[in-house]
Parts: sequence; structure tokens; C-alpha cells
Amino acid sequence: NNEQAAAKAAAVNANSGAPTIFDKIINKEIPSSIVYEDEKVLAFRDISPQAPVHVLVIPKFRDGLTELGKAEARHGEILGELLHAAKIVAEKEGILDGFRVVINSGPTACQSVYHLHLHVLGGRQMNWPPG
Ligand code: D5M
Repeated sequence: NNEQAAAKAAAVNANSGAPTIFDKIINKEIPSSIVYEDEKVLAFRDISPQAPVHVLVIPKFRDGLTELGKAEARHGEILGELLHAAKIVAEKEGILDGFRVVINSGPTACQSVYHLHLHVLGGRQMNWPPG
């Protein structure tokens, strides 16, 4: 169940880089507004929303995925599940007609939390190119 998954995630994540604030969110040690959750994935509202809908989708088991730039072949399955969860979030939030998924990887991309996360943004006209 989700509680067991969170406990296991805490142990696994502690072994794969410095803990982040997202570990506390996974373990429900700090509050978050959860939009979708299953055994492997958690989606919750961004604390600093950049659009009417701004949800973060993260793996519960970081497994070395501090950033997308550290992805290895073994991460293929979870990476696919994260994208599918982004679609589920878009559907739940009523923005399937148009939404954006962003991954900031590394300091030059302004990544601030080193636990891989997808930003799902929508609910307004999105512009291109991004900043
Ligand atoms: O995005 C990291 C994102 O994480 C940024 O948009 C703020 C968000 N954030 C940070 N702390 C929290 C909490 N506690 N709840 C919800 N959202 C949070 P990055 O791509 O690394 O810049």
C-alpha cells in the first residue's frame, strides 16, 4: 500500500543522494495538495504556481534520479510511468486540450530540488519559447 511504499522510498532515497523536501512530502511529514498517487508516483500542487494548473509529478523511489541528466537505462520504466501520470493529472485537472510538461535538469536550467520532477502546467494560454 501507499504507506509501505513511502517507508520503502525513504530508505531507498536516502541511499541515492542528499534528501530533499520531496522526501518529506512523499512521507506525508509536511502537507501537500495531492492530485494523484499510486505506488510509484506522487503528483501534488506546486507551492509557487506559474499557471492556474501547476502540478509536480515525482517518482516515490528516486533511485539516483536527482535530475533527468542522471537517467540510465534502468530508469526507462519509471520515466514512462511519470509521463503517463502527467497525462492522468492533465485529465483530472481538465486541461487535456492543452498542457505543458517541463523538466528542469541541472543548475543552468534553474533546477532547485534534486529529486526528478515533471512540471505539468496549464489552464491558460502557454507561450513559446519559454524563458
Ligand atoms: O522546481 C522545483 C519546484 O518545487 C518549484 O516550482 C517549487 C516547488 N516546491 C518546492 N517546495 C515545495 C513544496 N513544499 N510543496 C510544493 N512545491 C514545492 P525546479 O524545477 O527544481 O525549479
